[in-house]
Amino acid sequence: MLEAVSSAFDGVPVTDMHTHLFPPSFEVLRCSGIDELLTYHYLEAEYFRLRQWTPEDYFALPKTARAEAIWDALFVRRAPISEACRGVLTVLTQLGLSTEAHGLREARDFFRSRSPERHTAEVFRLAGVSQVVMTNDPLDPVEAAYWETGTAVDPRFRPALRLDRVLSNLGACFDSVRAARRFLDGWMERMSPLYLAISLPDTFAFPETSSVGHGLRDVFLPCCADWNVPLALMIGVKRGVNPRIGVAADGSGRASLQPLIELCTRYPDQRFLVTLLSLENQHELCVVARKLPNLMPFGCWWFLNTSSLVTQITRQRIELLGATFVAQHSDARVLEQLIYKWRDARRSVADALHGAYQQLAMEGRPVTIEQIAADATRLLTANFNEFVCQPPATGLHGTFETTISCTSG
Ligand code: HDL
Ligand code: ZN
Repeated sequence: MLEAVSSAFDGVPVTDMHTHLFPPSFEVLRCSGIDELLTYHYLEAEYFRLRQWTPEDYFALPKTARAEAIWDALFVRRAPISEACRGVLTVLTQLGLSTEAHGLREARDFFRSRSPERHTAEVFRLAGVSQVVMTNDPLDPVEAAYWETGTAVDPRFRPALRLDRVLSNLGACFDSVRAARRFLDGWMERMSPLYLAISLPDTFAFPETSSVGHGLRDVFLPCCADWNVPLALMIGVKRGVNPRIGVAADGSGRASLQPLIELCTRYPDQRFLVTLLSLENQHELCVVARKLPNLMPFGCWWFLNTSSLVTQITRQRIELLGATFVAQHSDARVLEQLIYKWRDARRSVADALHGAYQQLAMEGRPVTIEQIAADATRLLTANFNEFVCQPPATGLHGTFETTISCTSG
């Protein structure tokens, strides 16, 4: 039966609902190729543990030298056994490149030879991904310039308005709630995001008399209601634990689930996409999700995105929630990471679902092929698409057509 479950998962075109990817038209923001894959901050964190270079000396190197240093240390001088290391080898293999411990010339020549458009299509095909959701920061001047000059946005790359920087600069950037709303409404109009998103620390509290509490209450939640979009809350990150190591600096902490209960009960018509960074929070998230139908758990985020933990967490979710959550997102920053992250995710989620089906069979109710396909579709794409795509609402801005086609779950 595992084969039937695995092939059902292989057949589902994934909606990857949280990535840091950009389409080829956003040139300088697009990340692809072997040097980007090797200098991924997950690998940098593992590299710094070897203490060969100080982070300062490492970051002073050109990117190609940093990539070579990581390749030599983590892939040549030792077995590349970590999840992020093995992922690079999966990408190379799937693209028909050697994984031998020699230099990077073959890979560099290969990526240089690929047209961004054709390569993007090939990577999506190999990963089995139909569309990805981006992380769009309106306060990033480089990214804003692409939007403000009307750069074409590839329909496979869906927008999501990421509000971390807006939230932390509310008082500095806007002299009133009205001004902040005008700013957001302008970006809603320009971008048509599928959802608004904020990452929050493990200490997040709500309601709270703070800029975060006021920002949520006075600006973000009313904006979501007027535009009929979900709010994604990504909770439990300790930003900048060790600033010396750059993007890899962030850590994780256990959060209270009480703010989620407050938000979902005080705003019962608002939909919340929620992911928590701490493994210790996962069971509580399932329990809270059973009480709050407007809360949609999503993904095994960041430090939880390892084969063993995805299977463990998904199994727990199936036992408590059935197939009513979003199983995974890739969080990919480099285009080719889609290939290994979704290969791993399909395997781990299929393993978890297979275990549930085995128990069903023992009760004399073997699952049908159609039911397997329906569950795989729900977990990899339909639950997200349906949660985001609500009937057109008549909000402040009239009837706002949703921007993602609904697929039957
Ligand atoms: O805040 C986020 O969206 C996180 O996913 C961070 O970008 C993090 O650095 C990351 O890439 N995790 O996978
Ligand atoms: Zn992310």
